[in-house]
Amino acid sequence: MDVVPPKPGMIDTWLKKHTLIHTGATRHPFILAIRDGTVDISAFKRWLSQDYIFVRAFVPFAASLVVKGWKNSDDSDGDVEVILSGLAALNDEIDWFKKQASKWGVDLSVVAPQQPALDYCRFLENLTSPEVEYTVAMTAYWAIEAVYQESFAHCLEEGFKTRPELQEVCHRWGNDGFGSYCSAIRSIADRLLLKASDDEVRKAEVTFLRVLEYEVEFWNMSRGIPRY
Ligand code: HMH
Repeated sequence: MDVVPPKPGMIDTWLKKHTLIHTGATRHPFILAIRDGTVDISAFKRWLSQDYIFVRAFVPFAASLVVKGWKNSDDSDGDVEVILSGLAALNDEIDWFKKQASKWGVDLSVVAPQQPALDYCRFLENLTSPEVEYTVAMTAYWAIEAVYQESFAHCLEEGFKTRPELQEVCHRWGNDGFGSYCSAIRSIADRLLLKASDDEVRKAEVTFLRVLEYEVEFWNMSRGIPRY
């Protein structure tokens, strides 16, 4: 009997269509510098403190996704459980950031958000609006998590020269469990995209691209590259 290959999902199509910007976000010079051990520690600390600000804003976004999932999916889909486990991980992540900050001598209480972090947080806040469709918000959620997963996993892949003291940072997002989590949310997004209207699919694609752009800006900021 012939084995019918699974139909490629929409996300697969987008990843092929937008390879350049996707690679720009997941193989950014900041990440490559972590991987080859040349990263500037002041840049790393800047990333750490700005990402703490991002993660705090990511919590209400993930919470809004619980609401959208609850309203839009069947219990049997299990979406809410998946999102909820993400929220639980964020709870640990906030603690983790505090521990890392004290390890690196960063005082999180005095960190001023930089413009790219503010812009990205504003984007997240806009996505919490009830007007933003569940499909669009879920696509954003997947894209945001997947960029970190792919970026930091790369710092632990064969041939890495990541400094030992940065390996645990890379492990936070580069571990296999988080890889499986990203696959689970990608499957949810693909399932939603399959039954979404053309208009919704277009909006989700634009949102995916915007996430990639914000991620690139965030890495640029971490490196200390001015925007204009
Ligand atoms: C900027 N993107 C940014 N920060 C993060 N912590 C993630 C994605 C993954 O949660």
